[in-house]
Amino acid sequence: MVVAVLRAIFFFALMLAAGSDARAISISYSFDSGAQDWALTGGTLTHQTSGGNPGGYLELKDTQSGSLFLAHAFSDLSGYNSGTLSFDARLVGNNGEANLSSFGQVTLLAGATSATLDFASNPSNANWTNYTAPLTAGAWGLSELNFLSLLTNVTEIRIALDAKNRLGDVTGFDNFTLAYDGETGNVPEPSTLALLLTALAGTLCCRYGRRGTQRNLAPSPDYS
Ligand SMILES: [Ca+2]
Repeated sequence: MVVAVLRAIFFFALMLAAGSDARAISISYSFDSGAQDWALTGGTLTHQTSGGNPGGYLELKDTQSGSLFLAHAFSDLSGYNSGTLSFDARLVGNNGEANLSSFGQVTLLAGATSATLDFASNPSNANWTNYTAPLTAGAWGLSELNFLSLLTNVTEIRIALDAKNRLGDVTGFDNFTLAYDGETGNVPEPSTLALLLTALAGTLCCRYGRRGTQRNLAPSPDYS
């Protein structure tokens, strides 16, 4: 009975370790080989093969009035709850106009539901700048339940990247990344938990196995 339970723990740990692989992979777009299915609305999108942070990057030129934003389709990002969303941006071409406060606003869309968080207060930096914000209910102004529902049912992420008023400004975009909570060290990773369970099961198996061996090796009564 005990051995059966230990075997169950051992195989559960193995399954947990195997299942943790998918969650352990962060989502990252380096744009070294192309636009990677990101689409631009409100301007001209050009893939640059060098000059990024590092390697290739996306260059966005504001050529139309109205909002300018990059978008990419996503599905079920619940595994990234309490993780982070980040990207790099820089002002490539400055038209001399005033900054737009909407620059850096990231919107999570799930059908008709959405939430928006402003990642960047300064769009005028000519150097590559990293913008990072937590994927937490508090940061996005939602209840835990509504935020988890939004992440679970997400269909698209949009990033407003119009840096300057009027047309002609050019923005660089690189290294969009979704990192899960385990990468920030806030909670034990499933793989760590699996290793602990495996070690525990192994230790207990050895202990019970040794007891069984000791019982088997006990001298037989001498009836002579
Ligand atoms: Ca790059």
